Amino acid sequence: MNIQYEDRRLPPILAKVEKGERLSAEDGLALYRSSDLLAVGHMANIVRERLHGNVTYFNVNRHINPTDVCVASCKLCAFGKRVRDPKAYTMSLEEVWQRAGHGWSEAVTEFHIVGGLHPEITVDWYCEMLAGLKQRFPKVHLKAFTMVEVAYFAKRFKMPVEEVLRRLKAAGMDSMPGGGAEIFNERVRRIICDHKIDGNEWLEVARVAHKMGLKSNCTMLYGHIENEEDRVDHLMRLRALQDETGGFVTYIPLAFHPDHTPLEHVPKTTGFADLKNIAIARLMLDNVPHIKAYWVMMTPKIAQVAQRFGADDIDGTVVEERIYHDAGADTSQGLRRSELLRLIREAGREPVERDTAYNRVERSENAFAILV
Ligand code: V47
Repeated sequence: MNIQYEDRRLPPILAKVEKGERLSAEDGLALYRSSDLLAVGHMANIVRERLHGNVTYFNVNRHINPTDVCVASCKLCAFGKRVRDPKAYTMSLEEVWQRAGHGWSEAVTEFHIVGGLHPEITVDWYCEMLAGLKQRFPKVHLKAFTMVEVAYFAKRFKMPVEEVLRRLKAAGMDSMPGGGAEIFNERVRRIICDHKIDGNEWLEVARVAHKMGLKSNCTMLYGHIENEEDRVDHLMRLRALQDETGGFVTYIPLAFHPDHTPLEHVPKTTGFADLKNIAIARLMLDNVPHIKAYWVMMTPKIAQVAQRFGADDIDGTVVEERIYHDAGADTSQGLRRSELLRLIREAGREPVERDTAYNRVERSENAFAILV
């Protein structure tokens, strides 16, 4: 292809991308160090269109955060509260089930369920919560509990990770979200989330889950105190595990939101950084099928542009997001289906509603008459 890139480090990377060759850690660093965002995005778009053509996926989901009580006091987090904090909340089982059915429930194909590390909730409670959701909403996929939560359950319930997962799966858990990975580098992790499992433990829980047939997502939290080497290291470690298990479905880069956290002094990420993280992920994670531009985190405007910079997914209607909004996100709590369709179509992409496993969900536009 006869294309002139401003940055002389990039044409050899383009040559690899065109041949479908795997990029190295050095290539990843060169991409992060380049300010030729259009060139990086152009390369990512080549890969994205090779994999997914013109399609952008979205889903209709609902987030449920049963508790914000958390024994960890991560500096990155504005959501978790101590158990005795009068502002902390823990839903009853009835509340979880009731809340799950609020709003646009008839269209929802997925519940995304995560919460704090609560020191008193029992394994039976979690299982009953899942079983009750499955009973009431048998068609809804339960994407529940991060690797961090599962590792904590294993410690607290004195069970091997495999046994925890077996019980949750038997109760109705269908797959796992990608949160809690943050940045694997230990130096950074000790500062931003000292009380969490380390990077190797996060990867080990994912390995066990994948080997038991559970699919999961994966994430990276960027825009705090990490550097370019830390980001490339994180992507390389995810890629290595994916070579082994093939269990990651979607990667979601998460921009750090500093408001109301002990890291409040850290400046917010820019649109430039958000797009670069999407594009570099698409280029480096050649074995992860989907890259999601999570609109709640990067705003609908940037998530829309990201559909031309490597992303093929924009997440969903969400409804009632807490973790980012507690940390100052000024995006709305949910997007209507019609708004998502407009964003995607304006980016020149074909919107495809998917379920959690990326099967197409067919609906007539009329089915949403009362929802849009
Ligand atoms: O684990 C916490 C991050 C994650 C902050 O799997 C923060 O489909 C920014 O994992 N600023 C939760 N980030 C969100 C998450 C997610 C979101 C959407 C889809 C999926 C999926 C997963 O948010 C946490 C942590 O990494 N986080 N606090 C903060 N102040």
